[in-house]
Amino acid sequence: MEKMAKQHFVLESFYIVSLVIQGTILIVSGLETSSYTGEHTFYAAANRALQGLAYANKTLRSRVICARECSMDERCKSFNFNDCNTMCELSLATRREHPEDFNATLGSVYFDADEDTSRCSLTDSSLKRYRSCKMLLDAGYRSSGIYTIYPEGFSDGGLCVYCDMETDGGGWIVFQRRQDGSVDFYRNWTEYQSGFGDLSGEFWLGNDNLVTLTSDDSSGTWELRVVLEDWEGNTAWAKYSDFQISPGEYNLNIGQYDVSSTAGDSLAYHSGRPFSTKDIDNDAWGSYSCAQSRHGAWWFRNCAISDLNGEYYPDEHTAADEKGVYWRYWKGHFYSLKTSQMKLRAMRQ
Ligand SMILES: [Ca+2]
Repeated sequence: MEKMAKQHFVLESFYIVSLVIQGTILIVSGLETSSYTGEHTFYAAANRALQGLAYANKTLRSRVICARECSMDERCKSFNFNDCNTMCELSLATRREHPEDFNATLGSVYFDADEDTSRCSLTDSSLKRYRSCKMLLDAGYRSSGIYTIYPEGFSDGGLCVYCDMETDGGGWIVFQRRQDGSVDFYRNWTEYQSGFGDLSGEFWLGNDNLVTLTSDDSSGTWELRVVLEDWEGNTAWAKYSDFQISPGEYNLNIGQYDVSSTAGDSLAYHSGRPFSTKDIDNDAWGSYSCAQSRHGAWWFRNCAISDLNGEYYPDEHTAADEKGVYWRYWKGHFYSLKTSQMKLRAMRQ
């Protein structure tokens, strides 16, 4: 027997948003100053997401706030709310228009105005838990986005990650992203340890997570891929085998540089080095702090051939202080890049 709860939210200018959610009651109150009036009812499908059709992503407190955002925007036909990271995704289409993109996704709830949507709910126990982005991809999840994975060594809640399902065959767990300077990367040891930022924007997944992920060798060793973009729209990449982060000082371990890479090898110099942050100096340069002088956090040596966690600049920043987001053997160490991503993937299942 399906239990339904229906709530009405009356907002200023006689705005009404109703959420129909199986077995769940949500209460919210607030005022809107929008001049647009109307009545919207959204029906929920648990553990579902319409993927690849979002035109806006926002981190919001609750699914009710997400519903309000959708109802206020005429373009919005449906939305996903992911409990994994409270991400609200507004979409231009519905599950009926794109059934091929309407997927089972643990932790996500899909909403639209179609009453039948309530019948699409899936129970938690009916869903398989996947250990990695690669396993999700192999199971048919082809859209890049936020997923919960359940690798060895993590608690029942799993780990919330961004999966890149397109680059180089897909199945990559993204662990670093710079793109607009919206997140400060000049942070201390404990912040790099646990991770920070926003999975749909700029973030560092966390050194402890990298240790746990890369110490699970049940799927073989891990490969690392770095993807870079300059201010003219050019991109380049570098790939390495046998990527592992050690417990303790989070030493970087990498194997072979893939010679077909286009960005040049700016990481071998750092292989074996412990991690350094502005408050923990593990570099090879005595009392001088590379992390402080570069405004970064990296596997510094004496000091760096690359530093993708450096200061973000809104242009190429050709000043000679090596503080930028740089990869020396592609654009030089005075050129601060526009975007960077670092991602890892198990080499076999
Ligand atoms: Ca030092």
